[in-house]
Amino acid sequence: MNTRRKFLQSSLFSSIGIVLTKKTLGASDSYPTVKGKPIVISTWDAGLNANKGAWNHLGKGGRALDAVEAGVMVTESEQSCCVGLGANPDRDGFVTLDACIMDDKFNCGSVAFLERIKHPISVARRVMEKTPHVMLVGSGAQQFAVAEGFTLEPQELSPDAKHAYEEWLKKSEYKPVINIENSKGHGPFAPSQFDNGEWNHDTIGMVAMDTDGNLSGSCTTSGMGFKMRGRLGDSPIIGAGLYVDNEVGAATATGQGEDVIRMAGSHTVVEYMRQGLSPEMACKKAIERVVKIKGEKAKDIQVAFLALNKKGEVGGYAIHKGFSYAVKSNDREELVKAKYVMD
Ligand code: SD4
Repeated sequence: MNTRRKFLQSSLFSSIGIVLTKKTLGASDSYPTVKGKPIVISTWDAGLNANKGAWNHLGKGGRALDAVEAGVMVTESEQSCCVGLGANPDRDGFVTLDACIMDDKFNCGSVAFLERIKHPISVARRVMEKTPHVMLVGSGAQQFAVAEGFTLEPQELSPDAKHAYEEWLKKSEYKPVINIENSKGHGPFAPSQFDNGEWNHDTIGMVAMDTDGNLSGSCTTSGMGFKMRGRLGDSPIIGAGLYVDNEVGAATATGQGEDVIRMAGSHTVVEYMRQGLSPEMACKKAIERVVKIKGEKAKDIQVAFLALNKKGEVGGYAIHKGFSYAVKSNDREELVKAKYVMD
């Protein structure tokens, strides 16, 4: 076939493709929607309160996107929690925050290494909705936030974080090795403020489905306490800390971010769901992959995944005991202890 014919044929096919695509995948009905009951799930105990914030939208027929933003804002505001500005600083004494958000149409936004802004999740949403980009970091992200009307908060540590930092400075140990996130776990990232046995987590991941059957997700964190300055984990990275495919499901991750990034954690969970696995089995297979990659060292780290599929089924899995997730729907409001692969 001569080149001109090939070109004509391929442009004919591609224009037919475009017509078909436009016809079958219109803006409002991009994918078959499952009209279902709304549901929201989020990581760790703080998820119980965060889910209530999400429910203010979901319970009234609101959008999953609004729900996942409002939900994690609750946690970002809680001084007693290690997610927002009240969280532990990096090893130079500064709190740096990371967050991302993703809707039902593959729109996503993310901020990382953001300082002095109370609600990084809302800045991430503005990045998604008001810029041609997906990620803004550091001073650029802060500049954008201020230009968007966010308040620049004072650069000071919360009393708990100040105490924890002072304690940490005594040894200044930096060993990003273990982060067993259970009530008794005390890795190098575990500050002494939790010596009472209570463990607060520095991350919340949330995924939700609304009454229209559309999915969205959010993830926000202060990262690991006493991290190297400039360190990012998985939480602001689309595909690692969070992924949403409205045709299939949504997933989020928590735990040692480095090990989630190297196997594109949340995206991997969604792909397993695409292959037909339930959310719990998809999370389990992804955890098994982390363990396989880490080998012997898997005993020293905690990673957990949490997922929701298009049918409204949920599930989570962790490497170690201690990961729990909060579920809220019309008929459920509870904290579920996730299964795990290693004792
Ligand atoms: C990070 N994944 O920055 C986060 C930490 C986390 O509960 O999930 N902590 O690596």
